Amino acid sequence: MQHFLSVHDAPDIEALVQEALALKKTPFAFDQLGKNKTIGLLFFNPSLRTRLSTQRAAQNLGLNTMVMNVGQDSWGLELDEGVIMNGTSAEHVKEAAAVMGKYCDILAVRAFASLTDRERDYAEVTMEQFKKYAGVPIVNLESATRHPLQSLADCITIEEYKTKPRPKVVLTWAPHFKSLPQAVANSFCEWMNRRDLEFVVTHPEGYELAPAFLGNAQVTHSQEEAFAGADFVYAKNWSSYHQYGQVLTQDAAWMITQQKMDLTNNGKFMHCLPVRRNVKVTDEVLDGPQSIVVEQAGNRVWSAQVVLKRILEGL
Ligand code: SN0
Repeated sequence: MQHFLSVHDAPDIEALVQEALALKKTPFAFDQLGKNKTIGLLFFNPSLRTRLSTQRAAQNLGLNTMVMNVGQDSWGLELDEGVIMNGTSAEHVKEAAAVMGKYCDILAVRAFASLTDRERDYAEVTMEQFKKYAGVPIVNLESATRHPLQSLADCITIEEYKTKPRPKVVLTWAPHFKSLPQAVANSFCEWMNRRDLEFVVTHPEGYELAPAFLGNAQVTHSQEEAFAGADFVYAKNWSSYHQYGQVLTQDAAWMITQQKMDLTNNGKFMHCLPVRRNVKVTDEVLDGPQSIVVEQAGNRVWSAQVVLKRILEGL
């Protein structure tokens, strides 16, 4: 594996899932693979799980880690080419990425969507500039349109908890008062569409995801219909793609409740976290026996570890 930016860098998901599950059983089996090598983790945005699980995964492989909050710890970075740099950004990504590529064998980057300029967000400017100038493999720690390490962890979690060969998996929009990116939902669709399962997406009108990510997924505006017989309910809020970045509704009727979970096939409740309690999902569901959010977050280590292992093997 060279870079890990999207599902397109993971041609065999099943093999990755199985290898991740094997690593979960023997975390230190490859603890010499990263010896004397260093990964740099760059955060343009906050992080809890991604930051810690990726460091843990790296350490399990014997990698050294360096972590930086870009713009807070470092200079603000200019991403556009050919601009007169008389604004707030003191350094251009051309030098910054190239220099960090001298210090690190792998660079992992988190850079959320602006949610103001759709064309620019969907062009993945930050990831593409790092890929172009760093000269080392790049790992996506959530970009403007995708969160592939989360999606791989989700595949691992579904594999562990499924009770039938072809489970019904539902991605449901859930209310939030803030404008959140489409990245987690987009990525989840693009990974689920490549798995052998029944995949249904449900959201209020106006929250249609970008067709390139939604693919052939079934879509319904009836959350009840979607939940019927579901084996997994994956909740996420996202802002509108078509009325880009806007919060069109905060309709509390879309919150995940126990009553709705009772429509499922004793379905498991999943969320990438962080989750706003009693905004997106009730305490009852989150604290109840159907919730697997903590186990799901735990699997972030194994998704990161299998990806870093594959990249190290290709160095
Ligand atoms: C991010 C998102 O993409 O939706 C990260 C998820 C892994 N989530 C948030 O920004 C939540 C912020 C909030 O205030 O609830």
